[in-house]
Amino acid sequence: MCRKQYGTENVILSDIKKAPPEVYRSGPFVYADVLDYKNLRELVVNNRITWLVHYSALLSVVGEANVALARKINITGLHNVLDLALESCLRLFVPSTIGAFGPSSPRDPAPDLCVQRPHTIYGVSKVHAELMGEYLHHKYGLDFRCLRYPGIISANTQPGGGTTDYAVQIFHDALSTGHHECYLRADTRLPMMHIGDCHRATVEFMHAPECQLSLRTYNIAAMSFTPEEVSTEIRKHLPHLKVTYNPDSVRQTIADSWPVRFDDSNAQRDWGWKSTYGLEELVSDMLQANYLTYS
Ligand code: VAH
Repeated sequence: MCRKQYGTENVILSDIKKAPPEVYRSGPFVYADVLDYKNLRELVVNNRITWLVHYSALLSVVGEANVALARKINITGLHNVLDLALESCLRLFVPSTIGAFGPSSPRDPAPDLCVQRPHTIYGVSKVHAELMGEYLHHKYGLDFRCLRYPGIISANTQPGGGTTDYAVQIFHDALSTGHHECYLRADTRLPMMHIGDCHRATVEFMHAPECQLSLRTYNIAAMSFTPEEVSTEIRKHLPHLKVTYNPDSVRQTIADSWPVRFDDSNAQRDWGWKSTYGLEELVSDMLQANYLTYS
């Protein structure tokens, strides 16, 4: 999406490993380690980078399994990116998440401003990112922008160690084996979003005039569904899908601490956010996009 809008040579994808061809089709790719400040600075200076979108992080479940690494990547890595953005006057986007809330936060809906006491290192690191970005904005004028993403559903990426992974895996299972074993209870409702809406929200927010922004961090919403609801919608296309439930205590406990729905009225008012994919559109698109892989 970004490369269509800004030109292939003007968007550089970076990571410590190259994405598979079906995800990364063309344009510049460079190796970048978020823990190597010198490497990051050279990339920014040599390529005259002006906007930096920082996605490096360990997600909720994989972070709980390796707290020390999650602290390094999610917090030390973040500080490298914050320092670089200040030094090079970059516009900086850092995603936050529904995981930045905890059991003492309002859950239905969760507003932009409320108690945030998450119970995962992932959530703690994302609250830290929100607060550090806002502090550096007010103290030094850093153009820090942050969106709290719901669970993001994408057809061409595999689940990445998050609590919402089931909502990606269920499509692969529906098209391959016809059976999905869900690690959450059937009635576990979580905010979710199609990758297309996620990308568009990020680009529109990065373009929003500074004068329109009353916050540095915004919730964005699209839909909230349960495993039972998404299974029922998939069965409209694949009637034989069988779903069994085997709740995993770690992931169920994390999911039960997160918001059920997001209040994104500030994003709608300040910079015109509006989602386009609901559950019906999501399921239809995911099955079509993956069908070729399994047919
Ligand atoms: C996770 N998919 O499950 C991520 C996300 C909304 C949660 O940040 O950890």
